Amino acid sequence: DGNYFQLPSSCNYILTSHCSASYEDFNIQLRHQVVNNEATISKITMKLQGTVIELTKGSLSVNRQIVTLPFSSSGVFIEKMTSYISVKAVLGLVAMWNEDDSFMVKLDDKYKNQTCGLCGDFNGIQVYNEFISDGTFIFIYLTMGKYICNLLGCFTLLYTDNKESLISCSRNYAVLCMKDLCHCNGTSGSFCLCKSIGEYSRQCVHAGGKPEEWRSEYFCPHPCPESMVHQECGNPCTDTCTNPEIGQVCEHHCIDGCFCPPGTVFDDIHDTGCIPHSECSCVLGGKIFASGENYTSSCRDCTCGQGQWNCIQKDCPHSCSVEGGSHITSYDGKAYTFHGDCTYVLSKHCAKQCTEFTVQGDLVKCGVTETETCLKSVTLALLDGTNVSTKKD
Ligand SMILES: [Ca+2]
Repeated sequence: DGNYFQLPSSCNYILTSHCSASYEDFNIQLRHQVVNNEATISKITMKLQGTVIELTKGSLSVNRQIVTLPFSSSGVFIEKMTSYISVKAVLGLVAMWNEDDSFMVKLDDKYKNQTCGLCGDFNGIQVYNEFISDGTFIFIYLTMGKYICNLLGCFTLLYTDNKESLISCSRNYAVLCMKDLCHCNGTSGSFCLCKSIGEYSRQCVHAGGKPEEWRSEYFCPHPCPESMVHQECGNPCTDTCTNPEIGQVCEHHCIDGCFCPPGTVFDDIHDTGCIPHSECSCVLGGKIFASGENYTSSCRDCTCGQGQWNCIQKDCPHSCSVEGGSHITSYDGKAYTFHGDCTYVLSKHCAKQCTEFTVQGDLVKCGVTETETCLKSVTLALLDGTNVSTKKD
């Protein structure tokens, strides 16, 4: 509902859970850790309709089995997007984690008034019974084995009295910024505020804004793999060699992270980074062909360009057949039934000057009814006078 608060503790917390029904559709818990004065999320546990997903840096398990991405099963789809891991559940939940300090959950509004946890009760009203009851924090005690956290002692809740807090968010963030600075322990030279500003920038995106590129080589630099650039508001659906226009149909709002520069796509065939679309390779039968390479089959000539095969149809053999004495299929695939009783031209080269070949067939009645016919013999006549005839036996 738009509350901001800080939670400088490394306990395990329920971020959000479905808590007003007899069956719990979802339960998301996270643990954060402070390494070198920098807060990071060390583990996320998601229970989504019975499926248990555990996310830690560099490792992902579903029902205690290590899985690779993309993964899809039991109404859950997990994929790696540019700088985030995205978990989509058909129950109406999308979660995104940047494998560092930022985790977001987008929840269908059918769960309004039915959630508990740090994310609040989703009733559309800020601070209404969601954190305080009779002046006491009520929900955030979570007993997980030895981890019992008394939050009264370890965090400060910053209430906002303004419903349009997203718009006035800079004022709230000024307070958060001061708090963060106090936690910096005199290490301000190492940009300990970068994560706070980064989060402010993300909230700006959530509020419909488009933050400027505020990072630089000298201020809060964000390293990216070679060939990629950092953007505060980039398209999370990465155009790739095999899917070069996915970005145009992206359902997610923009996110921060490393992206391919304009005019390039991610090379998902070699997994080597961003390249101009025109340099994309093609794959055929498990073999990789570079841009400009071609392959030839009996019916087509194909050249790889922009990750796709551009083919020219060639002339290639087609066949014509007579089966069961009456079922005919033409060279072009037309099938029909013909009950003959004579010698017929099955196929003939029909050039004016010289007929290179003629194929004749004898179709005769061979049963008690009119429709029972047999192909009794076939004769091939060639231009040089050769005659080949075949008969039964
Ligand atoms: Ca609320």
